[in-house]
Amino acid sequence: MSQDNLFAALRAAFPADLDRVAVETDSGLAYSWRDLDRATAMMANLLSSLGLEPGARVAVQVEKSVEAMMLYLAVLRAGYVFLPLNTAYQSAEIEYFIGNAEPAVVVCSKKNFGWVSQIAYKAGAKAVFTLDDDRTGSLLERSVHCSDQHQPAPMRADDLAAILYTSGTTGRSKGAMLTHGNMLSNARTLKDYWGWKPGDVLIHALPIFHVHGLFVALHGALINGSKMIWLSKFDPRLAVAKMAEATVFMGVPTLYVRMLGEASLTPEACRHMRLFISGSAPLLIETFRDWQTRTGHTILERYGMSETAMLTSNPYQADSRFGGQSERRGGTVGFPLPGVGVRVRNEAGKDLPLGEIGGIEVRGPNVFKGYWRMPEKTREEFTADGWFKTGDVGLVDERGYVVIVGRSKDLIISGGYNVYPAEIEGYINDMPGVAESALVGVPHPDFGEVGVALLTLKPGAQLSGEEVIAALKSRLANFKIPKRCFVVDELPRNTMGKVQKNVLRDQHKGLFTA
Ligand code: MLC
Ligand code: AMP
Repeated sequence: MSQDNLFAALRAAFPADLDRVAVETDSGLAYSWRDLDRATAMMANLLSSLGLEPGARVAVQVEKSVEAMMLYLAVLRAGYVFLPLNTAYQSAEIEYFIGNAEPAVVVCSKKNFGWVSQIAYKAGAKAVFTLDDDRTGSLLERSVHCSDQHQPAPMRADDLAAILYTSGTTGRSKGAMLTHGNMLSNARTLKDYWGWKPGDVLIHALPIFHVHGLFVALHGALINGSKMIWLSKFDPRLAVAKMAEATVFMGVPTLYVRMLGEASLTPEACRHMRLFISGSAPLLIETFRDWQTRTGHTILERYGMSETAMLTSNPYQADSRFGGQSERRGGTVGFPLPGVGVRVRNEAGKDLPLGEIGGIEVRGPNVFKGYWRMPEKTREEFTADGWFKTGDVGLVDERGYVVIVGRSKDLIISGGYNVYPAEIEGYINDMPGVAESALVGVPHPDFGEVGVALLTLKPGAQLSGEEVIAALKSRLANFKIPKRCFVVDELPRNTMGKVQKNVLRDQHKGLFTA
């Protein structure tokens, strides 16, 4: 049964020569495949020694490091459930996630140990460890005493592997429950669809607390036994320099925009590269074209979600299902991946013909099991016949390419991170003197889209936009902070009394772009 353990499947793809380099870091360290195997065994043994219940959650908020990646693999190996948390999250956000998920183990940075451990023990955690990105912390101190042999826990395909919190358009964040089977099927499909080859080397430049960096990039390299060049933080100049030794790069559009700003980005710099992949947010057609002109490479854009991992992709090579097409088309997210169903429906639940715009619904072995302890929400997001409603709006064109034209969910995607206006508006509305507020997304040259807040005050109240931003900074992750905030006399409303966000978006669309 352990072949359904995602770690076991990744481990089976390690090269026969375990002394080869598996990960090379930007600080000059090299880790072999044997290091990955031994360290994950030791951490898995540490976790197993704690006597945790099956299905116990391990919540982790630490800086990106190879050891943090090993911890993720160790949790899979030991059969527990990984819960990654963005390092930008502040105490109120962490308190919610930990309170909701009730992890048995929490791992945090040393500097946050005081407040995180308080929250964790209050929520019933058995142990709180620390891990810093300089290879220190109690997790490693304790793990070194554990055996470096560990048999991966036997798992079934539908056992939980990870919970990823995604905010909602109303209310609090929901934990998307992903299984070993969800992620294994997706990793295997992508290995074939993107033509991973022996000798491929991935530049890993993304954070490892969301789907893109943690699953798509990491699983992609591991299931192909491919070396990773590990950037602890994205640095466009270094990323371009490393292309001389790599073949695959994955990034959100902001990473491509920033690399285009580097004079060193030339066809020669990309000569060794095989594939550039973009996702998590819409890639502007200008970026797609500029990249082609500057490098001679055509970015392959794909589409996915926390709840589903990857859903569609532009082709790497000819796709026999779609007339043998191999063209990567800018402005599209390509074809449904093999095994993934995609349909477009109108609000009445009727399938729409090619070319017509509607809600995108999906199904497949990659689609999650539901929201953690929210059966009602889970039911709401699935149709009666079992398709997941993505909340994205789009069409399938006459050649079979999926095009995303918008979202029915009120969501801003900024630099690849999701910002749910309802959450930010809730915080602003709670401030003394505020009558009401609205957060809208406007175009931004670097982040694609950023949040701008508009608010009205109660009679006699005194509050400036700058004060609102300063107050939010102490409570919310930095990427959620509106880039600008304006106090206005009133918010535009339609005849139903609903705030017209489209009007506000239109009024402010030129704030950051010409
Ligand atoms: C940082 N800042 C952002 C931001 N990132 N503002 C808006 N949106 C963002 N994404 C702000 C900070 O608040 C700070 O502001 C200033 O920029 C500098 O912060 P930083 O941390 O030094 O920024 P930087 O390192 O430059 O980060 C930018 C970035 C990062 C693009 C490298 O945001 C990033 O790694 N994005 C990738 C996100 C990702 O992996 N998404 C995948 C989700 S999975 P101030 O005012 O405090 O100075 C998914 C599913 C799928 O969506 O399909 O893949
Ligand atoms: P998350 O909840 O962080 O997983 O974000 C998922 C959302 O990101 C999707 O529902 C889409 O709205 C968006 N997304 C991901 N990839 C793309 C893409 N290539 N183009 C447009 N939107 C995307």
